[in-house]
This record gives sequence, structure tokens and C-alpha cells, in this order.
Amino acid sequence: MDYKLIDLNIHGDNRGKLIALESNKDVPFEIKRIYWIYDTLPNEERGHHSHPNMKQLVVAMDGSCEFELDDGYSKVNITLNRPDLGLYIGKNIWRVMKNFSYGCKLMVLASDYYDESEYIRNYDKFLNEVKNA
Ligand code: T46
Repeated sequence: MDYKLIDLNIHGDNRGKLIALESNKDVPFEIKRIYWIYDTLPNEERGHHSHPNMKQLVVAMDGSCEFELDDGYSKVNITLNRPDLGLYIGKNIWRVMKNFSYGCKLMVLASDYYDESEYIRNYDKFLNEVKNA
């Protein structure tokens, strides 16, 4: 499955910590968009879609949440709970985000501009896409 957890490089000193992310260096693609997700209640799920062309890197800036990733053949569950841990998600991966802690803040870096027509929001269509990829 095309995903990986990336330990982000921390620049720390006695004042605190700083993390910087650069395209094609710390993040394995050219960053075209940044968005963040916050105020999601613990009983809510997000996602339930895949992207045939887009790659993303997700960081839990505060709090925690769980990502269920599915490439059509197997599934993994990943907990994001540190601002120095990035979850890279490649193309054609169905994602479900759940178990948000109160106050969870997710920052997402994306390899492309927002385009709703690029989303696959139907699971059977996703499986079809994966088999024909
Ligand atoms: C993803 C996961 C991790 C925009 O107008 N522009 C944007 O750049 C985005 C990302 C969303 N939107 C609008 C579209 C919907 O009306 O914001 C609304 C909520 O989006 P969505 O239901 O797709 O949110 P999530 O949390 O289910 O999924 C998001 C990303 O959309 C998706 O690409 O991989 O986070």
C-alpha cells in the first residue's frame, strides 16, 4: 500500500520546537494546496473517498485521530497524535478518518488543487478503479 509514516525533522532549542516542510524534500511531492480540519466531533467520521491522482501528507497538529487506509486489497489503521509525525497517503487509497479527539487539528498538504470531480466517493467505483489501475 502506498502510504508511509514520516518522522518530521524537529528544530528544537530551549525556546521550543519548530518544524519546516519543503516540497520534494520533507514532503515527497510538490505542494499545491494546504487545508486544515478542526472542530470535528469524536462520533463523526470523515473521508470515505479516494483520489486517483492526488497525494497528501497529513499532520495532527493537536489532539489525535485515526486513519483507516484501504488499497482495495488490505487495510491498515493508523493513529496520528504528534505534530512531528506525517502520514503520507499515495494515490488510489480509500480513507476513513474517525475517533477524533476533542480539539483535534489536522493539517493536510496536497499535491494538487481542489477538484471535486477528481474524488471517488463510491466504494464499488473505487474497487473498480484499483483493479483497472
Ligand atoms: C482528504 C481528507 C484527508 C473545498 O472547498 N476545498 C478543499 O480544498 C477541500 C479539501 C474541501 N473543500 C470543501 C468540499 C466540501 O464541501 O469542503 C467540504 C468538506 O470536504 P470533505 O467532505 O471532502 O472533507 P473530508 O474531511 O471528508 O476530506 C478531506 C479532503 O477533502 C480529502 O481530500 O483526503 O480530508
